Amino acid sequence: MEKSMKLKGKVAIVTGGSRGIGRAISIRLAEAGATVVVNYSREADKKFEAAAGKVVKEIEKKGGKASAFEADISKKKEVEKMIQETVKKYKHLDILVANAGVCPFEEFLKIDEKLLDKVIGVNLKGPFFCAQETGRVMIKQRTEGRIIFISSISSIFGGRLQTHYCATKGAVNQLMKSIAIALGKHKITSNAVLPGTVITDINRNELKKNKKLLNYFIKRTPIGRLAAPEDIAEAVLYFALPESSGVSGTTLIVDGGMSINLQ
Ligand code: RM4
Repeated sequence: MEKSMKLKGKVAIVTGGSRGIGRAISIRLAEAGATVVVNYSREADKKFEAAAGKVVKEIEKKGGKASAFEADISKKKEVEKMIQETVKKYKHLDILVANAGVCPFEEFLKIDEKLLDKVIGVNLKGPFFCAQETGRVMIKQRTEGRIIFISSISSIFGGRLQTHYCATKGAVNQLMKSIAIALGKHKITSNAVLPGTVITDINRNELKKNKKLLNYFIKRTPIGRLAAPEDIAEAVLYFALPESSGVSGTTLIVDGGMSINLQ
């Protein structure tokens, strides 16, 4: 752990912390000294569990502290259990990164109620439950807490196959702002990072199928490459720092300039 230890003594939960952007965030916060609870959801093939275990090992190898915790964040009871057990084990909770999300690409007219409920459950109810229970703990313990949402450029821009996803991400921005107002007096900040197109398991197949779209995304990104999970993790670290106490209710787009490159 040779990087600066500005989060030493802090405890963080990263939802969906086992893969993609969440994995990079878990590792970066641990490098900065935080103890990280790597949340993952159970899947029939156990893929997530194995991935969470790997992240924990990677952090430990670097001299950091982490543990994996299984919870389906769309279920209030499971969220409460995760947060309560985290506090029981590590005594406090200082940082929540509501990262877990799903984007099952689908035509608007084909999205049924079940799929819509799933996307709303993970992408909106999940962050809501996590932030609510975290807020309760932080207020009780008088923690100058940090709540950080991983939203998306899809909270601003639409997507033909992402009508469900974009709607939840727009809602997450408003959730973030309202929580900043609701919890500000307790010295808890609430902010959101908005990643652009970052290649992870959430979109890999879709972009493989549509190479033209992928090349278009890269071509319109001024820095000449797509943003990477590590770029998102760096922005999350900024919001998580004790020094960022004056920043609340705001969004930070991390997309290499992709979304502003119109002319
Ligand atoms: C992003 C953006 C990307 C998409 C992911 C799932 O915010 O829309 O293009 O791949 O969401």
